[in-house]
Amino acid sequence: MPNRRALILGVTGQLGSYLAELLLHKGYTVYGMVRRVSADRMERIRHLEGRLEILHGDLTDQPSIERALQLSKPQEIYNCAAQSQVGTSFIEPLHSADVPGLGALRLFEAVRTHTSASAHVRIYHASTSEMFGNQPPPQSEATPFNPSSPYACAKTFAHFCAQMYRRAYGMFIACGINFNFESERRSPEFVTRKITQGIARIKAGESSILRLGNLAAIRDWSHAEDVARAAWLMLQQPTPDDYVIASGESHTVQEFVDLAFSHASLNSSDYVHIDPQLFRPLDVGNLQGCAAKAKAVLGWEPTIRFSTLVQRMVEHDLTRAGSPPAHLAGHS
Ligand code: G4F
Repeated sequence: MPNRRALILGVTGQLGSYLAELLLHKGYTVYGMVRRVSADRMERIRHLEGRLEILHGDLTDQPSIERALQLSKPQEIYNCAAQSQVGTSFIEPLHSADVPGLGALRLFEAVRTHTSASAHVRIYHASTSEMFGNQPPPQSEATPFNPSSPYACAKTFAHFCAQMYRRAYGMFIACGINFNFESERRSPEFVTRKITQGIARIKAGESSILRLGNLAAIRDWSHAEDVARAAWLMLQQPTPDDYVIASGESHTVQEFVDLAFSHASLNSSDYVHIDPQLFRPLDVGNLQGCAAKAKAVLGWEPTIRFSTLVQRMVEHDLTRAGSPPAHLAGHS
């Protein structure tokens, strides 16, 4: 493959960091756009230092997007940038609308007006299952949207903009309608990593409780590495389209909690306290994706299932906290 250039927006995030690894591995020249305020959030891509080209820019700042496009001249763009914490979007609704919603529109418009052959630039946009809100499962590309948070409203706006730019300008914009995806790099603002880090603190004797909110919510969890591979596959297709990216397996947050605690040989009911303040004004109750289209068209399937995901996250955090499970003790 001739040398290809890719630009990743949100490269310091979980998905962006796995995408950077994947694209570097495939021989791409990879540019990552990083906000100046993200300078302290570089740990996910520290190991790629020297291989990744860093450009400063921000999706709230149109000239900085245009500059990043001019400097990187990408054939492929991956838009993974967002304030993606749903609960926070109820507290910071305008900021949460700006980056995930208007930010995507700014990017599409910058590509349309500032690249010489915008129809030949391929854009991946990270959409979300949050757009479905409380539509009954399984949710597929045909399920109508019913967003239930400021974040989901902004993402739905961006998703419709992507479809509209495809139709109006013939641009190649593919959307991954991503169900929840996690990893050892997940931020502790999200429930899975909050749980696994909480367990590690309990094991280390630094804490004796873990405060959580709604444990009845049902989610469809994949590993971020699998989601990054799906994003790349979408841009290798002859035409752009939307794809649900999900494991097809759903579990309650309570099930995640119980399995995670059991990996640390602890009983969750001894440590988990329900804190009403952690409930959201509206919560999405039941997400389970149908990724049949991604399987048929992209040949994509998740390789890391729920039980392995939970185990990997728990073991990672226990090891970091200096109390690895017995079968890992002695390994670095
Ligand atoms: O881990 P969460 O914060 O993820 P959520 O809200 O499902 O959103 C994630 O997945 C979406 C795709 O479906 C993305 F679009 C979005 O950007 C993000 O990546 O919460 C999962 C569930 C919720 O029902 C929440 O109410 O866990 C419940 N929960 C219970 N206790 C908690 C907590 N969530 C958080 N963050 N913290 C808690 O203490």
